[in-house]
Amino acid sequence: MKKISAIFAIILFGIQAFLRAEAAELVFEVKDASGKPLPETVIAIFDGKAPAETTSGTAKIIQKNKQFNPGVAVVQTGAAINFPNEDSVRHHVYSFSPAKKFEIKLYSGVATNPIVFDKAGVVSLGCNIHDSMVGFIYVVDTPYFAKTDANGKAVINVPAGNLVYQVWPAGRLKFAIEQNLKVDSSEVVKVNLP
Ligand SMILES: [Cu+2]
Repeated sequence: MKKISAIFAIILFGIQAFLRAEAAELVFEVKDASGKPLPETVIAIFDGKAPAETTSGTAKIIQKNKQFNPGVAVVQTGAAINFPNEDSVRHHVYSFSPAKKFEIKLYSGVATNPIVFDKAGVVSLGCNIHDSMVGFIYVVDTPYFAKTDANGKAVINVPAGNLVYQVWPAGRLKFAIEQNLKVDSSEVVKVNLP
């Protein structure tokens, strides 16, 4: 019985090693110019292949306390986003960005049809009623993306190989860094913004 489980363990180890060769987990650690961890930063990774259609389903950007939540969102091109209003005041959400121009009048507690973001780029969100409401949607042509957490970290599972990553700090309309990365196995990628 012991022998059999030992053989099983070897087989499982072999399968894991094989899988590891195909895919890798990248942990990004992003710091600003002063060395402070940078949250709310979008990382997008490209493997040079045409991405499959997004399967992420409908995302949500909630309006609550006169803020967009999340204030920075990242989705793959083709993704749909709902904008439910959880405030008791009305919001009038709009974007004039070339990547997606739209406008929706929202009423408290009423969901609208989701908006489909079919073009890569940065979409700046505003509200006609409340000038202080600002949000950003990063629409990326890849299924490999994430946003850094409060500690400036983001984890992305990618295929091994020659990749390119972009780093988009919150609110920026162009990436701050674009870099080649040859990935053989899981690793930590330290990014220091200029
Ligand atoms: Cu508003």
